Amino acid sequence: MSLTEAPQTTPERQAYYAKIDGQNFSALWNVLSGIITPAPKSACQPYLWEFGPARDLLMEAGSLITAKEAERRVLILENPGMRGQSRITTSLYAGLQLVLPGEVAPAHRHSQSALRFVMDGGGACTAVNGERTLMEVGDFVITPPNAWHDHGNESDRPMIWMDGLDIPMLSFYDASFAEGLGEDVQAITKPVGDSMARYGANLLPVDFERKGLASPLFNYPYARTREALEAMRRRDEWDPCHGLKMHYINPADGGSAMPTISPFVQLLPKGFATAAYRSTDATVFTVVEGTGRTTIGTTTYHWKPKDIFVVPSWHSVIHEASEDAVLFSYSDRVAQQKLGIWREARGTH
Ligand code: 1HN
Repeated sequence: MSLTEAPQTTPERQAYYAKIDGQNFSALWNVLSGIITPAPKSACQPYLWEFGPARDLLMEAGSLITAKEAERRVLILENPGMRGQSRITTSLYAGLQLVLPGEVAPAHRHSQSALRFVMDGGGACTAVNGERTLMEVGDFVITPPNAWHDHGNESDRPMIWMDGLDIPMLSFYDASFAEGLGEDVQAITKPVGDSMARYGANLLPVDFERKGLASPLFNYPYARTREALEAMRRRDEWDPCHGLKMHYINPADGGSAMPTISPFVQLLPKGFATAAYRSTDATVFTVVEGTGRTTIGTTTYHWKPKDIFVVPSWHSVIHEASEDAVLFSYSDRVAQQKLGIWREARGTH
């Protein structure tokens, strides 16, 4: 048996295929090489979205529809190889959301996990499970599965962030649940900064009991992340494939901050070029600081702050930083690792 070729067809076989087709059967030997491939084959394509044009389109949407009428005023980043499917990779969704001054995105909840990565503006708020947090550029914010959440912008500037959700993953498992609260905003029961104090200071309440698998911290402010990266770079130990790459963790167990999505941040010093790397977790990147270029397979994409690009599964990736650069990224790595299917290869083209 060959995994790479389908058998020849004959008139007898054709007649047989037509017969079994009518009874909801199909012959494995005709499709085997397409479904069990020697290496990942994905419809997902590499692509880069520049922030400038995206921002213009979002602002235009701002004059067409309110956040409230839209529920969420979002432009979906659709992978060019999977148009119409609301996905940026096979398993993940990405969008750019605009909340204008004075607007509210009403309270709702769903079984999908969401992350926000703040791109532009500052001073808008999101409320999660009774606590509000201010969002500033570079902050990484979590909405855990089934958590009530609403957003508001009481600042005087438009606010834009990237949403990352596990929507395609939950669709795959037919596990989507959602409901609206019926109010614009949820009741606030905790002071600002409560989770950060409780869970973000290397302390846990003595009788802490986990509720769900997501991190009890829901804002990882960029100021703290950046400071940590800057302190760590003094050891001058750069991973050949990643520069200095960290993942955002859940302080309750040291694992990924989110149960289905792995969020990362990495520093690449000026002039650094990474060695080729590939992994089975297709990854969405956005540029927080600096300029540079990334070669995905055979195509090179030049980037600057706030641009977004996607690396499909098992595509070779090389980053080169023209200036000190910080990249935020997210993938389904944690989900693949839990299933025992995640794989990586270093230094191969
Ligand atoms: C959602 O709840 C948000 O809360 C953003 O900001 C994007 C896309 C699909 C489904 C729910 C949000 C979303 C979403």
